Amino acid sequence: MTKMFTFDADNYADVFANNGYVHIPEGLSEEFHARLVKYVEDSFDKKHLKDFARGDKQQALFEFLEPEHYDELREVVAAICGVEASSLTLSERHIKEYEPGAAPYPLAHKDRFGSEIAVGFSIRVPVGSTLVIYPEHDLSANPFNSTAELRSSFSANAHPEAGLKHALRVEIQDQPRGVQLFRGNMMWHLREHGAGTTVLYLKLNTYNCDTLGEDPHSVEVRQRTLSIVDSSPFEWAASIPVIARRVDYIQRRYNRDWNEVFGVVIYGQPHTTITEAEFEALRLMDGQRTVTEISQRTEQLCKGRDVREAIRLLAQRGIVDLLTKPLAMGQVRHMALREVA
Ligand SMILES: O=C(O)CCC(=O)C(=O)O
Ligand SMILES: [Fe+2]
Repeated sequence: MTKMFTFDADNYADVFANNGYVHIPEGLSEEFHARLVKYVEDSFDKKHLKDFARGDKQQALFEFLEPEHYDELREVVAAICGVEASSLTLSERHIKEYEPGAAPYPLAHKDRFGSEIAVGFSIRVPVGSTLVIYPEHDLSANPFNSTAELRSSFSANAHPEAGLKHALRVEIQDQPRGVQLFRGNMMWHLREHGAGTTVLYLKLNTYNCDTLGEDPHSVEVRQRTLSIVDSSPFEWAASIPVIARRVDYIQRRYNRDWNEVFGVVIYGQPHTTITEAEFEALRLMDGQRTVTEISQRTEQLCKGRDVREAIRLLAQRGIVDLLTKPLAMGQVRHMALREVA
């Protein structure tokens, strides 16, 4: 097996906790980096993601070179971010190629909501190509599934550029084999002089979110859910429901007649209506409580409702995942954020 990383992750935990980002030059082993270069040459076109082509950046889905690399990634990210490896879900694995004509000074962006931690692997980096991160200005997480939605949500006077002009700006002149970790959905960032740069980004979170379905284990999680739904009453009642990986958001929507439409949107799918009791049950899903515990609590609120049956239907509809072990949910450590808050 080729090891991906060369460094001891524990050495970077304090830096990450203080700053919310780390840059580790030569963090990738030479052998792994060489395999990445070859992978890009051989596979980029086959794995090209048409829907993710944005102006001057092309993207391709990355397949892990060895299954063990998924675990190595989670262990290293967990140690740097101060969380448990088992709490991490992968939400994106894309290779990004900046085209020769890429804008040298693009606008900053925040990654999608599921990118709590963005991990960049530098594959090819021309001299001058620079990752710019704003680690202190406006650290609210992007609630949307893309930066385009975030930008569209702003009114004309609320664009971030005015604030970023005076904000702390960190320039990372990465080189091939570099590793960059930062709070992707919170920190504004961009790449200057990106033309000709190729990077791999693996993005993770501690909240069981994989809207795009890119975590290699997400299919398994869904299959396990469906088998638990049909298992013995004991096993099913002891299972731990959580909001499913593919769920994008839960909404209360009003038409102009003020009629309320209440429901869940699974990424890329139409709205699914839920009841207030189902909503209460969803809110109680903390990765620790079992089906039995949640139904007992909810039934006090919603007399006469069979909440267990409601949870079963939510699981079948893809709104709830069922786990056999509690989810080690833990917030990624970040001192600066705590002081600001
Ligand atoms: O070029 C980089 O290192 C940043 C890429 C990036 O921010 C992204 O693809 O989300
Ligand atoms: Fe990004």
